Amino acid sequence: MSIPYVSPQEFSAEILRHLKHSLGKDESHASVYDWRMSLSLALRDHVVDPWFASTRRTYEARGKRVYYLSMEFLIGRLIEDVAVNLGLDAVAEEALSALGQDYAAVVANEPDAALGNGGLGRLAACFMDSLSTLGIPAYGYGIRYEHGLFEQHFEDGAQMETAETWLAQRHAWEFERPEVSYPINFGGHVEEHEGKAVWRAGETVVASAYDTPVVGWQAQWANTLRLWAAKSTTAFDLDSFNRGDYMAASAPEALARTISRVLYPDDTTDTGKELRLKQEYFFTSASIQDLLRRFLSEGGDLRALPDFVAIQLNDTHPAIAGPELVRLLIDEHGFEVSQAITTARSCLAYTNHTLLPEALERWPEDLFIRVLPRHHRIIQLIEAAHIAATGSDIRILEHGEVKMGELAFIMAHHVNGVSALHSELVKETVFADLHSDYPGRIINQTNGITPRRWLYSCNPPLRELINETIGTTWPDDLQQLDGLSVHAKDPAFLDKFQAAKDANKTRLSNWLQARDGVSLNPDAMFDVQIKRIHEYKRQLMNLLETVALWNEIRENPNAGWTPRVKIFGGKAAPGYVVAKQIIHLINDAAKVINADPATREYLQIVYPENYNVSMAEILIPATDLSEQISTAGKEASGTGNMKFALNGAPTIGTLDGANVEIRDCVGAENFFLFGLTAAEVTARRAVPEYARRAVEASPRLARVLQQIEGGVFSSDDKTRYSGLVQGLINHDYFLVTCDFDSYFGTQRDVDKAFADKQAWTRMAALNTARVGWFSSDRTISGYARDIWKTPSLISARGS
Ligand code: 26M
Repeated sequence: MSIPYVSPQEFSAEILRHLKHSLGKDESHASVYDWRMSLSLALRDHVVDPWFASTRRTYEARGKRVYYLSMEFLIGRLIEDVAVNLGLDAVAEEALSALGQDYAAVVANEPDAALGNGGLGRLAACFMDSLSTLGIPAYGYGIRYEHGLFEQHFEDGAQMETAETWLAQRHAWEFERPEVSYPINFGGHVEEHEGKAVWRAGETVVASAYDTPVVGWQAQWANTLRLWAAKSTTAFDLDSFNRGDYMAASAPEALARTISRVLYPDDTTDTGKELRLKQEYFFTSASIQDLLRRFLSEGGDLRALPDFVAIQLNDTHPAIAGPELVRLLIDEHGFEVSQAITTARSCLAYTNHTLLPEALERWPEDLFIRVLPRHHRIIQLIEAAHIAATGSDIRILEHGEVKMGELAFIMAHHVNGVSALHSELVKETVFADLHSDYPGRIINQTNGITPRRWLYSCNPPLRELINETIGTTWPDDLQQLDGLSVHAKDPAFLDKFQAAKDANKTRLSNWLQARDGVSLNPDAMFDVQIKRIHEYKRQLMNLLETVALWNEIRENPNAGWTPRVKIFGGKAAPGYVVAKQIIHLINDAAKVINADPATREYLQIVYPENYNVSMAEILIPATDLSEQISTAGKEASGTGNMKFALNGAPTIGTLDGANVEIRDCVGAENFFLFGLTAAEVTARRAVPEYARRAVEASPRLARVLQQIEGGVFSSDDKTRYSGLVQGLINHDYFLVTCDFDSYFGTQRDVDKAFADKQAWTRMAALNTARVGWFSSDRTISGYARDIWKTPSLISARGS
């Protein structure tokens, strides 16, 4: 499959055809929305042939398919992504310009598909891109949330949330499949008839499919992202309506639809919510039913299912897939219990994304029994089989809870962590006992990012420089970036590299000026921390360092300070009180510090509202310094860290997650390391009063804490931050106080390094050159080789 050439003139005509026949508008009345939809539909047309061809080839190969089950797909916008993969990016821009339209404005009209919280959801989106680029037959399965992640704005510095409404407009990329639907049962009870269990459900909703084609690089392959929407089984109740009871008439529909109504906005576990459990079972059951139907319709014998089906669980959220598959094999296909469990396990693999104990999913057993009575019984059978096989002490059902991590582990043939360090810690901590019960089951697959979105399309100036330096075949073979290394000695190359960075900094400045009326100093270092707000990610430590720096600049204004803009971005879970206080404090500090004429030249704090994927695409290419400062042992991998390094921003960071591997690749001399190691963190927690001691040992930190606690940044409410500060001094579970001095000192090393322009640019260029390994193509090749055993069906790529 190769891409047929389309001229800008032909493509203009295709856009106009959609404007007229799909949007029903003529050119003189078309809005930017109409142009955006017409452009999207014209692009989508070109995805259909590669998509059909891939489906046909998969069917003919009679081989294995991958099913990636994820509660979240954090996609962002798709116009540029699709255009780039089709090789139509330049054509699309020219075609729209010829029609008198501003291409950038049309692209920016597309709302982000924000069907995810953060790293886990964005990883799923990168994986879909790589699965298609590598030509691996795959389906992504998830939920078509009516409302994606909430929108954030600030009122007097405090986070406020409003509903996100991406589906208020038509979604251009999907194909509705009303004929593809499955009943999903909840509640009721289980009856036994002659040794056979029969689940009499209390309530049934329908899962209805919406398909989005996902085209890979150069349109060589396209897979399907199938998202499920919940609908009612009962038709509209005309009797109630005729009686005038309009509410009752539409009640069943409204009730059913709540299941796919909204994405839960927590990126750790929000425990015990019945609707969340229903969401998990809803999309998992629909997906399992769908893949079984596909398998059986192709004439498959279910005993051979593992040769044709590889199911990957993106964290424990779809862990009910194990019991669901076992249930269907036993209750509907006559399998014996042990045969059903063995078959299901051979299909399933589980990816762990966190070690935080509070983030491991557990369900109250009584709630679980109420919602999924048959599955509770199946889990007892799974647990009994596990104990019989291993003599293990580990239980799935314990202390009145259903432990989803243990369930996912026991029902998976492989369990993987997402960075080298994380996978080792999975073996040593959360799953130590299960690791010894099932040696060899835990493996590592270090995360990656798609270079199509995260370099090629978000960073045109650097893309062009790379193309002219090493050629144009790097986007699906990112290790080729290594070829840039030799040029990192060449001053002419470094000048161009710096010019690309400067162009991106200007683009960001213009965007911020237009959006928020904020001006940035283009000569300042852009120091960026963007990610969900969480105590373990330590945005608070970054802010404390900023205040300490402010103090020192004020005291010694002529010491030749390196100008900095500290940029923060990210949302807090609406119920996460401490994270919201941290946001408020950053905004309060920004107000005071940005207004200080004595430091204005050297220090500015910026926190744009509503950070999302599209904002990341503007911020990352413009970044000079990447902040990856989590408490060692807490960030499973990180993927933002990879995006920054790829776009030429050196990291200041701890030995945590994939930072360790990034540092190995770029070289210790091109990475600003500080802080305790994971082992030292564990040891320090055993020291009594470690936080108080750290504060006493650091006058610089003690002063900052006094200022914050004393109301220097909250003159309207002087006690606003006393709880936050006292929490640090008395608990500080994430060791902000212990790492503070090391962090502050390393930031001053960064100041010095940044002052030597050419040496800095060289460091930045070596970061870009040496992180090709972090392509999600490499990650997906690893999953395909070690876990799924699926070959590529693109002839040129056989893996
Ligand atoms: C669970 C239950 C109820 C509501 C929400 C959740 C939930 C949702 C998302 C829990 C965790 C969620 O995401 C966790 C996450 O994003 N983890 C990140 O995964 C990335 C990809 O592997 C890693 O790079 C990050 O280090 C890790 O924090």
